[in-house]
Amino acid sequence: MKLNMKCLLGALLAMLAVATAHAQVRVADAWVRATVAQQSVTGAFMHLDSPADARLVSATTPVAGAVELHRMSMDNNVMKMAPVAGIDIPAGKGVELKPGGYHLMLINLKSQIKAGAMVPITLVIEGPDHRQTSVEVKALARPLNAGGGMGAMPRK
Ligand SMILES: [Cu+2]
Repeated sequence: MKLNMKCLLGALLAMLAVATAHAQVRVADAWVRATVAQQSVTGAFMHLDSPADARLVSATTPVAGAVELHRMSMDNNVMKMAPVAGIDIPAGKGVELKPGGYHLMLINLKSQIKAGAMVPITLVIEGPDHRQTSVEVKALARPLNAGGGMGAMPRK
């Protein structure tokens, strides 16, 4: 029996490439704002880092019906929040999802998120080759007043 080493090596390299793509984006300090009963939306925040240019294009979580990517900004002294199609993660610089800036909006919450809970979130990241990989995140629920500023961010 003769193994086709070239073929085997190719497959191995392909597997490595996938593993590397998965390992590319690092997530730190992921947290969500805890909610009060009946509250239907909340924000999730984290720091994203990548050695190569990447882009956060969507996210899901079992605790909410939907997750939107949002950006908050000042417009004529009024804080505005709007959905964005994606959030760029510049190579080596990273991006901060934080109150008052980019964030994930968890919509149609299925139950109250109490402080101390761990909320699983799946991020879909698009690399420079347009290939999408998913990154699993565990976000800690912090008390309502954590992070200051925008409170519970009511949706309209
Ligand atoms: Cu929002």
